[in-house]
Amino acid sequence: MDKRQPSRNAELGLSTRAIHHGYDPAEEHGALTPPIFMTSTYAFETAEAGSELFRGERAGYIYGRTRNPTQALLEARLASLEGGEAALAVASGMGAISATMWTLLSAGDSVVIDRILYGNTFAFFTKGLTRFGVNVRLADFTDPDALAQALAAEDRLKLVYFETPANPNLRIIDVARVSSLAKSAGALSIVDNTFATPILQNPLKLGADLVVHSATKYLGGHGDLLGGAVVGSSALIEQIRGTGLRALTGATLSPLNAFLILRGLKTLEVRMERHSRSAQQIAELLGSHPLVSHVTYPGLKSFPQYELAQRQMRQPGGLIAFELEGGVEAGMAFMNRLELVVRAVSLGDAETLVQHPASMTHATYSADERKRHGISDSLLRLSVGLENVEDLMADIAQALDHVHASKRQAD
Ligand code: 4LM
Repeated sequence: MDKRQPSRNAELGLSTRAIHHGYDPAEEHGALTPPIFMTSTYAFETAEAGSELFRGERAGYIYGRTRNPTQALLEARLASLEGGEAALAVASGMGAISATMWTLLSAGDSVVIDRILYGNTFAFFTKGLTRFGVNVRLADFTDPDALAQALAAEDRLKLVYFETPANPNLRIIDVARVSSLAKSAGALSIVDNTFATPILQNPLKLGADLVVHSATKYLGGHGDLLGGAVVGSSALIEQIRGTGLRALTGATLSPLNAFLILRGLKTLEVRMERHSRSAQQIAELLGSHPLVSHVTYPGLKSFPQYELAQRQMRQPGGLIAFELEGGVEAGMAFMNRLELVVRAVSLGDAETLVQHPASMTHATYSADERKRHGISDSLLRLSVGLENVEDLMADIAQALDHVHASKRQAD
């Protein structure tokens, strides 16, 4: 609940909620900034009170693996921003995904996942969960008929899982359509909203049951922490927090990281605007350069799902995928020639980062899997940061020009 504006919370804007929701300085000695509760355990007033806390008959804190007040504030803010009833803060994006799956799935259950996912998410489903008797089927979620068929083929279907925009090639999935197909098949729909953040889209409002995040990326926003979150109904979130496996897997977010993500959230909306504005300009620059054979960016009219992107997302975001004439070799030469843009995986930081998915974030897909699922070996992924866009454009242009000139000499 928003203590400062209890009755008006639903009307308040995203930044206002990211800055104020759930915190009243009067309750913390007037401290403007919420304190960090660096404690691993909590004292019980009496032995009986401790037992009551364990039985759930009394509200309060027990032990830091399950709950911490700094995490609780972060959870309240994330739930508010995503339009969910509750959220669970976890140690990383993979912690969010694994704790959710260990809670919701049992041996013999089936899941249907989109074929384009972050490499380790793909590996967790196809190489991890399958070892524990979960049936994992891949489908193309951009093709609703094929998806409906895949869903109908499973008799113990529990959930569908996808990213939109998807890592690394920014394919967009129609959340309302897929969630409704999942619902008809009796399955939950779970969306990884890491690339878009709650500023650009709110999957729960489009019918999804749970949203997961790598808070390591835009939510934290400064490349200085790992974190994750799951958001949805109170019933599902409490199931994941309690009986389920966040407490048992130990994927707990540290209070310090919860504090840093809270700090990041305050500027999330302004950062996403800047990321999107700069990425649009850089995507246009890439599209006009003779060395670039293909650019994928949801804000370009040439983007194959431009209409869907316009309908589903408030802004196109900060990630661009592109390919160069000359394939992997040209791509590597381009990356090596950059002076300001940093060669690194991860995304959503102040620094602009470039990486080569086939040999880096998506090396968990075999060459054959990448080919079958449409992840080109030549693809480069750029996470546009917060630097002055003119400087970024100059760096990218000089690297493209250099590789283009060397290639022409060689040809
Ligand atoms: C990367 N990504 O792409 P943690 N969901 C999505 C992601 O992109 C990631 C995770 C979950 C990258 C990391 C090196 C859509 C990660 C996993 O890294 O466990 O917080 O999130 O560059």
